[in-house]
Amino acid sequence: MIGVGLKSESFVDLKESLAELEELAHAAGGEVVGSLAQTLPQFNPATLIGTGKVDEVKELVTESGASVVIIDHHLSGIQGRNLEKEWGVRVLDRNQLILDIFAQRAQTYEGKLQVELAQMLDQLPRMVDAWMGSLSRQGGGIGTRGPGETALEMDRRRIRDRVKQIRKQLDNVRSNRSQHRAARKRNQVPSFAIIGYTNSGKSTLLNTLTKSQVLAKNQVFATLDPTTRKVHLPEGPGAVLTDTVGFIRKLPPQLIEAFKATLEESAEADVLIHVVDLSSQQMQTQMEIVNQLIKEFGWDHKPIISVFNKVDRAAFEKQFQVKAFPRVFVSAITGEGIERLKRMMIESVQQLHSEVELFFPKSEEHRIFELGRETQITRRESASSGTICTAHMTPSLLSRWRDFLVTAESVG
Ligand SMILES: Nc1nc2c(ncn2[C@@H]2O[C@H](COP(=O)(O)OP(=O)(O)OP(=O)(O)O)[C@@H](O)[C@H]2O)c(=O)[nH]1
Ligand SMILES: [Mg+2]
Repeated sequence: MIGVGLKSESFVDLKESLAELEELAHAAGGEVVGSLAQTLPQFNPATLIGTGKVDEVKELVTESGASVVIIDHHLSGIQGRNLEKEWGVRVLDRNQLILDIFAQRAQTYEGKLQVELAQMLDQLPRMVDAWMGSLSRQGGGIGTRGPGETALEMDRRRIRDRVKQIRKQLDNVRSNRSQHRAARKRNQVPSFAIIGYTNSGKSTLLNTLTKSQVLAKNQVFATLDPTTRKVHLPEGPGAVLTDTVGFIRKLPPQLIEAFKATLEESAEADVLIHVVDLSSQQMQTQMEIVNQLIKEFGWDHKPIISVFNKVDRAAFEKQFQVKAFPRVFVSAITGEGIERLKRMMIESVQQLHSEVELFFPKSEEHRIFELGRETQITRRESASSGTICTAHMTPSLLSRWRDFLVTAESVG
């Protein structure tokens, strides 16, 4: 395993990231026989790391009998190929390793399609890059184009066609799922999505809250496909809870793109439950990374309950380092704090609903029927120009019906 970064960047981050890369390698079924780190003033365009390091690694590979070298940084197609030539073993970068884990784990049809899409999207630029590299080594000019470029074009087209095909297949699966979600919305079932860093205990929490038995284990990316279960909240409404894939630093952008549908499951939830591993040495960094992604996905306007999990194995003082609100300390294993979490979930649902007025002009009155299917209309009053309705609404409903909301301006 090779950690690499610029001299200008934090060395602590580099080491943490490298330690995580080792966990990823385990999760992929590998055994780590050696790891080293290098910081550089700038990256080497041909091999990413410095030439001295390349030799050093070559020795290490021979000594240890390693069969793969994994670099904790993005590699271009040329860099990957040059390093493989130097070391005589397979060379992967962090993205490829994560994609490999996902490929091993994907269970459902949709999951498998998403992973394949991510791999294709990752492969395309690498291929082009490696081809260009080999062309330029031939010296360029007359005679170097032709067959090489045609073969590249063919490969690219094959991949692009497959990408198009996968996207279409995914669209079909997705429209199915969004129908399920629409049905839940109509029935006004509030939904919670469990999100958080990988291995923080999301699936264990789902199991505890819903008395289920989904796979939970001490491994990064144990969960890939989203699971939704009913959750019983005492004296509260019936609700559903979704467990989904975990986050990690430097999440490959192709994965985000490919897992859009899975992420949508969380995007449509009324409330997010952010699970944090209180016992982790990297708690702060992990929280920041998840918060960053929450912003990137545009979920930061949603109510979020921060759940600090694994209190049973965290030092008590650790609780004072926590700044997030609202928050609760729990152990998904011992059950400590779970009742408090359930109460917070009930409160968050109660706060979701607000009673609002909507005005439908005569030409749009037919839509009142649609509204009635999505939520309860508590009052209805006809006027000469249209109809005024009062209804209970969640924030997601509000944003969908905002055109009809009676706001201060429209009244004035
Ligand atoms: N001690 C302790 N261990 C826990 C607790 N909750 C979860 N774990 C352990 O943490 C590990 C990860 O749990 P998971 O529930 O699989 O974590 P996850 O967030 O779903 O992980 P991914 O799906 O891989 O992203 C497992 O070994 C759990 O047994 C807890 O409250 N206390
Ligand atoms: Mg899980």
